Amino acid sequence: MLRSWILFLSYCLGAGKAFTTNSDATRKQQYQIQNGPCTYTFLLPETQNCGGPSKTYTEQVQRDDPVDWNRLEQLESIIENNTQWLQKLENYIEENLKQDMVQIQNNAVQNHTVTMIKIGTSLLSQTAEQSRKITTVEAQVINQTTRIERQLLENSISTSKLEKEFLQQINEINKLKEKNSFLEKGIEDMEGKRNTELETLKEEKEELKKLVEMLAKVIKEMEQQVSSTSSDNTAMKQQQQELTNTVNNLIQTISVTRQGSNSAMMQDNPDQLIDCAVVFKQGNKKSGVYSLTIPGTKQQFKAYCDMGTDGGGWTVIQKRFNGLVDFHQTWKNYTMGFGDISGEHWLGNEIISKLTQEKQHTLRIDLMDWEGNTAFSKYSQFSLDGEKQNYRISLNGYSGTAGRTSSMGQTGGDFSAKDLDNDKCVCKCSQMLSGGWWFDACGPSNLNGIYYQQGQNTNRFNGIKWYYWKGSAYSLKATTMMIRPANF
Ligand SMILES: [Ca+2]
Repeated sequence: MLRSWILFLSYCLGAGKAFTTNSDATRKQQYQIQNGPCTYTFLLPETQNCGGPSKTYTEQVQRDDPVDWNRLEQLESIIENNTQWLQKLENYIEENLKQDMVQIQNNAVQNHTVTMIKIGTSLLSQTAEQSRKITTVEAQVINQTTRIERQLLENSISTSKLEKEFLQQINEINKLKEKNSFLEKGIEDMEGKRNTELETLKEEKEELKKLVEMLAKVIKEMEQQVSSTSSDNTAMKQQQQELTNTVNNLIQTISVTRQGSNSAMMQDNPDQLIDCAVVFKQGNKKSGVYSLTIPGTKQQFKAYCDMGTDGGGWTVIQKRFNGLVDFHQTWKNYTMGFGDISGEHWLGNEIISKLTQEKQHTLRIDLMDWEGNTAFSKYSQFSLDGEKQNYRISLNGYSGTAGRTSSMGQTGGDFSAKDLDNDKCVCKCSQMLSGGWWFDACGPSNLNGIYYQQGQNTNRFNGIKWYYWKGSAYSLKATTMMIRPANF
């Protein structure tokens, strides 16, 4: 117990508390303790008869044998009392120490709290700074993300557009492919047809070659026949010439004898009968040969007037129906006319030119085949240029039954005869097809070709041809070409 007391005092001194001791002589001891604003004073009880050293007492005890029991009891009581005081003191100190410890702890806690608050504040400020930085970074990230999303969206839209255009292009390419395949098929079909046509044309060409060869043979034979009969013809020509002379003499004789009675009438109206229309209008409505006068001259000529066909008044410029007249004539003969006016004849390009140059004329062509069928072609406008223009023909206003298309070229063509080639062929159509005509190259018609009799009139390319009625190889039986003023 005493040891702990001493230890307690050492602790108080070590804690630096105010601690004072007053020793009142040798009997009483007083202790003061300063704690904060309070001062505690402790009075310890004095140790009676204990002024000497313990050695003396011990020696006295050992010496005073027997034991002084009263003294011992007193000592024990004193010790017990001191012990109680010490216990009180200890308790008091403990309580105060507890308070101090609590205060110290509180102070420490407060210090810790302040530090922690400082640290927390610092952390908060750091956290706020970090948060701000994070917010900034987040904003940047959001901006970048938005920009990237926008770009992605734009790219997506562009991609969609491109895909759409791509699909359209693919569709168009497919359509083009279909068209191409369709065209290729069409071309293949056309090529097939063309090959077939070429084959057919080759066959026809071969047939034509054969026909030409056959015609050449026939022509040669005919030439031989002509040469063999030329001597007979010479004799006939002489007789004809004699007859012509005789007839001319008779005409002169008659004209001399009738001059007194008729010349007056002819001279009074020398230009009156210029064509059959005038004759018709004068009341002559019977078809036949009439004497006419070339317009602007006193030169007379004879012509056959058709007063029955299509209203009459027609001046016939060509007539064929029996093959008695040869139409393979020279340029000059076609210019002046030849044949029999009352039979087969050609009136003459010069007269036709003068009549049609005088006024607008209509041309009518009547045709008959060997089966008795008839047809006609009519041109509301017809004229011939002069000899310098090779008697170029002008036609317009086609109508009629001899084909829906005109068999005479309405674009105009020069006249050719066997001795004067004005056609558009590298060949000479007049010599190849016979007769004089407005050949083109060589054209779909020739009414002055060779006259073939019935039974020989087919497969004839040089016969009397009117292509758009009977084809190119059919030779007609009868033809009449006649003109009339358009205002008739
Ligand atoms: Ca020619």
